[in-house]
Amino acid sequence: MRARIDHGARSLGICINDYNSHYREVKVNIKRVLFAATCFAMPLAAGADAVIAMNAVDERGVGAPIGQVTVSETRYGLVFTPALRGLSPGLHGFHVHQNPDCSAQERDGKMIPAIAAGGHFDPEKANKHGTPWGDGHAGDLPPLYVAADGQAMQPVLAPRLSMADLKGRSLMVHAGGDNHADHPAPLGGGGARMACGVSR
Ligand SMILES: [Cu+2]
Ligand SMILES: [Zn+2]
Repeated sequence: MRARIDHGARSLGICINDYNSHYREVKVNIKRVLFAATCFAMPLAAGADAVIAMNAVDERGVGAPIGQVTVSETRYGLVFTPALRGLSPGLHGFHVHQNPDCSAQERDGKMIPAIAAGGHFDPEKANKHGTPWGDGHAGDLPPLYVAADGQAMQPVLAPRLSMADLKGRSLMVHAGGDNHADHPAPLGGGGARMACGVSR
């Protein structure tokens, strides 16, 4: 796993070197396009999986490990494959959140689980919760399915996300489900944050 991430980092390094040495005299905006095209063609996109360790969270902070989620980049978008245990059966809101921090913090005199993770990842400033394929937050994933034995093993697809989006974010599981809207409850109605992992 580590070796593959290092390989990705080296690929990016090569990109930057190419960019500096070959395209210096080309106009700035053209250089940016070439840089992007070169980098997106790199093998980084082909198979550098990320593994996100997940922990239970509550008002005291980050708790016990509950497994991991492996993220793979495919031609259809990012696939999140959970291997989690100890969750309550049913569907749970599942999102990429903004900050790489699963800590509890105080809000209005009360400790709130994993609130340091911030809101749903929203680089386009959509300011609304939606479907994984829609025009809401980019971090809105299909809900996580937890079987009767408390394990989540079913992969979900996020067609609008790429591996670069995940860097420096967190992955969140909520206590409730997700209707992919802000009504009748905001943010899909998932409520409290129950498990969280940092994507470095
Ligand atoms: Cu969330
Ligand atoms: Zn959202």
